[in-house]
Amino acid sequence: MRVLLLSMPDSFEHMPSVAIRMPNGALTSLAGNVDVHHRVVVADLILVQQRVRETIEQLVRQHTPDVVGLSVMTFQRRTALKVIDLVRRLRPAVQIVVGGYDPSLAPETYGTPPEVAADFIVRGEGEITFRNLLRAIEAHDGYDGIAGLAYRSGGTFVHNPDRPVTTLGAGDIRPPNRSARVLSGYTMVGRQVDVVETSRGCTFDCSFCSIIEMRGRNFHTYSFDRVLDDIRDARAHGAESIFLVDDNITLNVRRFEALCRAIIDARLDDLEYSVQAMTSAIATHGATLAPLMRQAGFRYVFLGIENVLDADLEFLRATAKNTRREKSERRNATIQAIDYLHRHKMYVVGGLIVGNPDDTRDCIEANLEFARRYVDYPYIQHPTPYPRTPMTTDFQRRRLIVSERVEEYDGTTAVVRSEHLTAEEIEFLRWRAERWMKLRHLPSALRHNPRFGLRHGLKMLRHTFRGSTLRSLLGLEDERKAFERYRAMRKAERAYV
Ligand code: B12
Ligand code: SF4
Repeated sequence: MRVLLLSMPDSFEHMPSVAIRMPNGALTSLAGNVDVHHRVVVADLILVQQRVRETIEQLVRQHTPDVVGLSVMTFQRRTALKVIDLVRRLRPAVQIVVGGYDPSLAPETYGTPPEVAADFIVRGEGEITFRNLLRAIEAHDGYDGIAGLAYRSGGTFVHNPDRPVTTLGAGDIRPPNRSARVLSGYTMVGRQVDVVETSRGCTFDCSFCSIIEMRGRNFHTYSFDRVLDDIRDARAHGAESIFLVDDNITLNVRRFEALCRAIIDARLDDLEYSVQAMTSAIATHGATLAPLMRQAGFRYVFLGIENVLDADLEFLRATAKNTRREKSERRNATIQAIDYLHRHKMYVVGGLIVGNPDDTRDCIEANLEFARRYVDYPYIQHPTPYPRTPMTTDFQRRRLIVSERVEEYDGTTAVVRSEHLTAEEIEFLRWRAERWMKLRHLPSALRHNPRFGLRHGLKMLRHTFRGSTLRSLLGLEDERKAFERYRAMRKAERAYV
């Protein structure tokens, strides 16, 4: 059969597509795990943000797919429904499958009305479910034995039982198929980027994270041989930069250290690596871990700081992962973690969440001030009520959700208010401060890649200060006017299809 796999074009404020266009790792993993006689094509629509409709029309014409699969996050739901509608009109007989976080956690939204409904929903991990689904479609078999699948039967969806998570060590999941990609242009600040997984899962339970509802609290790892082969494959496909997309690679620090050594021994340290990390792990083990990371080629570390105030950390259920033990005392791990990373010349992308239910202006300012002082690049977000997270229940209970428009659930649009501040005010405070923090990092980014700087420096600057004018920057116009213009631009650009 002919299969077309699409990821959605929607990006958010901190991922300006001029600088960052990352491949979706799920789709190449699915492509690598279907039976080999299928012809699979992968298209990351983030690469063609300005011509989504034309690209889909062309892909459907060229590849005449029997099955189209969409990978969707919640803030991409509206786009996904439009893409389904477009694909149905172009090729009415096609079977449409949706998977990823949003279809898994809010499957009911993909069922009606019929013109935008999917035929199948794959919940949770997709490789084996999707492989079995293609077999069943090809053989005109029933779908009732496929765990993790929901399928349309008459006017409703039948939801099969969940599929247990895969223990990755057993080799049930084959490596990704990057050759299936038909679009090009992946970039991480001027270097061709690819994504690689070394593990899946997390045993923490932060209240804002979708991971627990998606797959429970567990941690499974791929063998180093597989990971190194995967990195080699990414490099053979042109990658100069690798983003490790593990949910939480720092759960097992000894393994992470061994992985750094393996990367160095395999001479794969000529690539540049980025990763997401917990502050407690880096603070506790930084003396040995940070130098190894640097030697292996790690450059950007997305640090899940979440918040610098104890009460907020408690609300986010993120106290444990941000605490280090010193003798018998427990302390916040953030500054120590940042110090280790800086000492070993890595950049800290600081993930903070501001606008929690009891946040006052002072609470938000304290976090912004911290980011100003300590992080290299801010990745500040607002709490966002993704389907079925514990945090969503808290916000619902306190009636603090102000927007049900999920296309705004991108993390930098405030869709919840606090007991003391409106959502708009919360977003304004973040937006006003964050632009200047980003500006501060621009020279390092440009030094790091001068060619990118020359070609795109101005565009980056324009993106960072969208909505602002010389008058507003000089204080001759109220900044709230600039903020309104920024919000209008952001709203307009969400219409990808
Ligand atoms: C790596 C990562 C990123 C990277 C992106 C790399 C990339 N190109 O995708 C970065 C840091 C850039 C990022 C950004 C964002 N992310 Co993110 N990210 C993750 C993370 C850590 C891992 C995702 C991953 O690649 N996993 C590996 C792949 C193989 O697994 P997978 O995607 O789950 O796919 C499997 C199944 O879902 C399924 N599947 C997926 N698609 C499809 C499609 C079909 C057809 C089928 C059959 C199956 C299927 O099968 C796959 C294989 O088993 C997750 C989870 C986490 N712990 O935080 C969050 C997560 C996906 N991100 C999330 C969010 C919200 C975002 C942002 C909007 C804001 C933010 N928090 O930063 C931005 C938006 C990015 C953009 N486009 O502008 C949310 C999504 C929540 C939701 N309900 O939608 C998650 C779950 C984190 C959370 N907050 O809970 N992210
Ligand atoms: S530590 Fe990270 S991956 Fe684990 S539950 Fe918290 S936010 Fe999610």
